[in-house]
Amino acid sequence: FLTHPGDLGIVAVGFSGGQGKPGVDAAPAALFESGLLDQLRHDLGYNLHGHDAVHEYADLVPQHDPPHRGMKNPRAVSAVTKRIAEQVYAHAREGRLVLTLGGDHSIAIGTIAGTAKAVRERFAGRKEIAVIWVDAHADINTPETSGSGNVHGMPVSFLTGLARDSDEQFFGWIGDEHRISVSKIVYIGLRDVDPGEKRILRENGIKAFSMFDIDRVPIRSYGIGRVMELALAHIGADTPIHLSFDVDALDPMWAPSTGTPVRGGLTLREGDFICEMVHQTGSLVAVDLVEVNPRLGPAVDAAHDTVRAGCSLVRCALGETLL
Ligand code: EXY
Ligand code: MN
Ligand code: MN
Ligand code: MN
Repeated sequence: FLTHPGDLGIVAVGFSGGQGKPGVDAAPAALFESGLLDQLRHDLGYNLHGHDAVHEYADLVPQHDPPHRGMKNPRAVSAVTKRIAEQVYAHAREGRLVLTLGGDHSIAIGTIAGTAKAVRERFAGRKEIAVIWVDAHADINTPETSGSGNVHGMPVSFLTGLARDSDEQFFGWIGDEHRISVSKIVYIGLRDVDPGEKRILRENGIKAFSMFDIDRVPIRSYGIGRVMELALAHIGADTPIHLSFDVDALDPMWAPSTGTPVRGGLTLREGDFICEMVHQTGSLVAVDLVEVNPRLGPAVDAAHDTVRAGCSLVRCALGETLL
């Protein structure tokens, strides 16, 4: 699907408004400082585009941004994700693979909207992207089911059209060309899903593999290898894939520095394996890495470990470990 597979568009997003903890906006700089760009350029041989700026979108964040339908910072998140959609679209339209470094997971409203639109255009409406969402959380609350009002818990509901708003400044800019269908999303790693979200998943028949499905205890669970086979089979061959990886899918043992850690998660090796399997399809068009927060974490090494884990996931998604 990529007309220039060796070209990598990078969108570095220094934005944290989809949740309440500062610091997640510092992740792109921390990933860069740990050498990620050099690894992508030298070890993996990509031509990088757009990597010299970490975007803060300060011009899009209003002074006064009171809640709308319970959503916090709604104008800021809407305007920033709209801009991210344009940035990702601009890379994808050139046939580049697109890597977006968050930022909190609300930014996936923009990244997925951007790839969805570019792929629809490229194939004149005959193809739609699939999304592999790797996360401890389902991020599919509507404004009405959300208990927190944090938009990073809602991106999938806006992207699928389960949540809508007609007002441009509250995600009304999302059009049919930006949306994905509920049948084209697969979750991996879920273990902290709100009651309202469970109902939404059930009522819409959304494909989801929880930690139970991945568990290596051979009861009725599959292990990560079988889960990936099933996930990719659900998507079907010949479908462009957008991988949205929330670092909190990993166990806090591997990725402690994140805003909403949940114990009992993926090992780093399982996370890397997911990325490798997706890379190996040859269908990958975009990758997000989100929710790395170098300002959080219990121990001195926490941020360093989390950034390193993030770099590893990205390198695996971009093909490093396949011989
Ligand atoms: N479900 C909870 C909420 O909606 O607030 C927690 C969401 C956490 C989202 C993190 C980023 O994946
Ligand atoms: Mn190097
Ligand atoms: Mn998430
Ligand atoms: Mn999460």
